[in-house]
Amino acid sequence: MKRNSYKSVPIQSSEITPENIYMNRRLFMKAAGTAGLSTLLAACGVQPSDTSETPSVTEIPATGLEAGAATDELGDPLTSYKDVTNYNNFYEFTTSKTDVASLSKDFVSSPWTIEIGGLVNNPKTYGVDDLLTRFTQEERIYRLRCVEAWSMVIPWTGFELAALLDEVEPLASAKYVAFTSLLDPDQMPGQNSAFYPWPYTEGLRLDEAYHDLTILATGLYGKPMPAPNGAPIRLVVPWKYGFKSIKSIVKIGLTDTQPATLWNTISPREYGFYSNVNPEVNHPRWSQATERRIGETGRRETLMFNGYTEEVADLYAGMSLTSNY
Ligand SMILES: Nc1nc2c(c(=O)[nH]1)N[C@H]1C(S)=C(S)[C@@H](COP(=O)(O)O)O[C@H]1N2
Ligand SMILES: [Mo]
Repeated sequence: MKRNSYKSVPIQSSEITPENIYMNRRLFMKAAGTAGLSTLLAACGVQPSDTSETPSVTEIPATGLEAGAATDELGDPLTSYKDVTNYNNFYEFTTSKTDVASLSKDFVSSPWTIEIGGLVNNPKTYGVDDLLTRFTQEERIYRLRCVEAWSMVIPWTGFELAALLDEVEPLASAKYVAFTSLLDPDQMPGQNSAFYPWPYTEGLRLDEAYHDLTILATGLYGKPMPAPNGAPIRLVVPWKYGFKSIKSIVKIGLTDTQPATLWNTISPREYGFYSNVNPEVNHPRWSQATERRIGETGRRETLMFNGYTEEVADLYAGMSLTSNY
């Protein structure tokens, strides 16, 4: 079988973008799903057993969506790779969204380890390469809604945080999960600003951390995580404002009290611990009712829990979302 037989429209090499590659991979996975993966591999002269050893981001199964669709489950198109990787909040580098990409281009994110400890039975330090093989990497297309009222749709790859928590076995006394980003002012010039209490920290309630929408993302658009997006591994919690989705994580700790977080420490009135996306609770300085989708003109209505109400509302049953903002 010719590998490119599913490609109906020839593309000039100059026009090949990360989106083309990503779309073609999705179409390939769709074809594989229809024919049965083993049939397809056999037709290519490759035995299925030959292919199972090395998981890589180019072989991940497309999940949750019609393969090749390249929209989220609401039908919203993906934000372009260029926008996803060139319009970033990553204050360790700079507060200028359009300068993160250039300032992070030499960022060294390999080798990299994550230490997991605190109130657990099995504290452990993992190399990121180990996490990539230990846990099946799957694709998740999520909306990301920044507290500043802009948003994107991003095709992440990663694995559920729950799988990692299960391995370290939280103690019954563990109630929260605390996350810490890399502290390295030599590589991250923004950390020379004394205004921010570095390193960047975030936290979740244990049940939020165990929710199956909560992932540790190791890539996007089928590629390893780009530096501006939090190489090599970052949290993604799609129903919360973007700042909860902490980048370039080096440490995860289970605690019995609500952990301090960078934004909540700076301005507790503006950035609550929960920070669930909520169009009815405005930021003290701006409305949260609408948002600008990057790459689109005009504004969209902001959806409760960023459109994930069905999945997450139970987490907050009986809780005031106004006082617990
Ligand atoms: N360590 C760290 N994580 C961070 C940030 C940051 O400045 N430092 N910015 C947050 C904010 S405000 C947003 S909106 C998202 C942006 O993620 P993206 O650049 O991948 O779209 O990352 C979040 N995670
Ligand atoms: Mo944000």
